[in-house]
Amino acid sequence: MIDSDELDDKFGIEGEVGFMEMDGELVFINVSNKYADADICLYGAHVTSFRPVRTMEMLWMSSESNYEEGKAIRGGIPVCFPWFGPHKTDSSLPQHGFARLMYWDVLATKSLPNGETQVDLILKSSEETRKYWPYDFEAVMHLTIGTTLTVTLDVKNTSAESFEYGCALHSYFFISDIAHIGIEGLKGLSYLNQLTGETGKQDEDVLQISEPLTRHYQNTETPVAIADEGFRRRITIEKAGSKVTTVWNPAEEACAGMGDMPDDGFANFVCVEATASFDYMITVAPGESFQTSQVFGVEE
Ligand code: TA6
Repeated sequence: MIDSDELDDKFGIEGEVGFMEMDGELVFINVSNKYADADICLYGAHVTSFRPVRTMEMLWMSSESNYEEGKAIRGGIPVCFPWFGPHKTDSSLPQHGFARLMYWDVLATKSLPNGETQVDLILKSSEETRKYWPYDFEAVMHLTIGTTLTVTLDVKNTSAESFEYGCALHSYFFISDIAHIGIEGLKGLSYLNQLTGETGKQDEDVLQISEPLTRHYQNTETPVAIADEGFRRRITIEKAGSKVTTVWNPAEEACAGMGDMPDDGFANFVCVEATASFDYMITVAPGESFQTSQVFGVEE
């Protein structure tokens, strides 16, 4: 059992970084600085809230999310590693990998000279991870909380051989209504439509979503923005170290079938994810590291 008081003694920063147990189960880090507030759960290194000052919440969290060991948290920024989606050859292994189903350790917390806060969490290979994946690794989530939120998954290969992995920063954004947003930055990109298995190319300037949608836009690192008329804001999303941008919304029917989402939950979120998947997996040589990151900002 992780003790939040011990963590506070070791990593707490007066008035800026604190630790809290929820229902005596999962431990959260609360960050508060002059730019923003954020909550991060140690289970999965999962950011569940990011709220720049004087603005609304940027991330969507399901009001019916599980917060218990063995179950993924629904909403926020799940970290999928070392594969994205179902496992390629063994469907008994957890969807989206095991990293979101494990406790990460706190590596460091820092108050940066510019007033931002940095939190680093680490997951190292262990007997437990080797049950799912045979390699040795150190995965560090670097989180920088300022006017923007920067999330970086930094994977080091500590094995004697090269490995290949997939991953996703599976971000859920809080929106006024799925019918009132448009996603910019995807024009001209080819995508795999997961629901039909077909490929397509987006001709429209702006993606509008009116039905279930799971698209994996291929070979792209370009920035994307969610223009939200209802909330009168644009969420900007930049990324690096990921060649696939996944956009997901389950729409009404599939949403109603998900046990950890309210029936109308689909209306208030859209996932725009930085992923390494399909033909764009990541290969890392022994001793080397690779970083996948997203930077989120808001324009009002
Ligand atoms: O990223 C899109 C996706 O892979 C969808 O297919 C959808 O099922 C979603 O992720 C959620 O996955 P989860 O395992 O969290 O229910």
